[in-house]
Amino acid sequence: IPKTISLSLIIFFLSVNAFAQNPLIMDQFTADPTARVFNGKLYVFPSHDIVPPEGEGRAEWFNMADYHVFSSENLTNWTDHGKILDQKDVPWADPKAYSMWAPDAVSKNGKFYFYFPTRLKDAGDGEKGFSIGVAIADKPEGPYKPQPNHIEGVEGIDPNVFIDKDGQAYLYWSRGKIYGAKLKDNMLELDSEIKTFEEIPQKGHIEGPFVFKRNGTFYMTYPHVPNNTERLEYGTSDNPMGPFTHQGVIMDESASGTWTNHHSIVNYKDQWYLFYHDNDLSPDFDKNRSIRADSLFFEENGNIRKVTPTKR
Ligand code: FUB
Repeated sequence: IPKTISLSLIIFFLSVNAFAQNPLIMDQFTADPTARVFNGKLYVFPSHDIVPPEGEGRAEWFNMADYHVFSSENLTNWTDHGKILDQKDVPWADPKAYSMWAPDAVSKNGKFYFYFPTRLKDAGDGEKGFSIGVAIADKPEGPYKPQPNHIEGVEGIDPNVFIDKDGQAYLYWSRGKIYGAKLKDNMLELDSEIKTFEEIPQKGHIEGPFVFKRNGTFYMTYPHVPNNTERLEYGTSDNPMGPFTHQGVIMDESASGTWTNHHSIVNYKDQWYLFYHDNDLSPDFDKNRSIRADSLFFEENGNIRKVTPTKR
């Protein structure tokens, strides 16, 4: 092999290894990663699975009391910027619910908006007791100030915000199926009727919407339970409010048997990545999860090539 080719091969393999160190965070459980690029840096806003203090939370279920934010410039070295929000600091939330589930964060007009679901004070069991709140910061790392009330009219979990080129923001969320509505310019209130996406296959639980746009096409991506556990699927549309045409599977169900998967898709330094989770650090209990990332590629026709999880 000519010297120049062998050198490029070495550089290629070194860089592939540098981009595939899964799981991404080793010193705590993390789940539901939303990856965003702010100020040229990659930020991840995950949920934070914990083992709750004795006598609190729900045994054998998800337990999350707060959120941390992490950043990286190479997907290998991650900085934990610490806690950005705690359940006890959210005025409308049950401070002992341990239900700070999958979040999202976006930037608009120089501010950073952190969207999170949690259980309302005095709510019963089930996803019905959840709503979605917003906390606002001047920097991606925070400090984030939670708003006094949750978003009026929203019942459910897994917020995702997509901002189109014209500045219009859309909020998507789930409660067994996917819901969506326009957001007002203040990013805190709905500005349209709530739409359900009946064209998305309705058989089996669907949650965790994540919408993005590429080459003028809107991609609605989501975890779906076709049998026992979640796999990542997607549809496409020429409108952020659909209808979306179902296209296929982004990632199959995990071989580990982990019940949930929850993802986001981001372009960083001209490469697309799928962020998702599995139970690498807790092989015997799938409610203590760990976030991962792998490269994602598109076919010439815009279809997403299925991603095979790597572990290194
Ligand atoms: O992390 C708790 C819940 O599990 C999320 O909100 C769902 O998307 C699933 O990942």
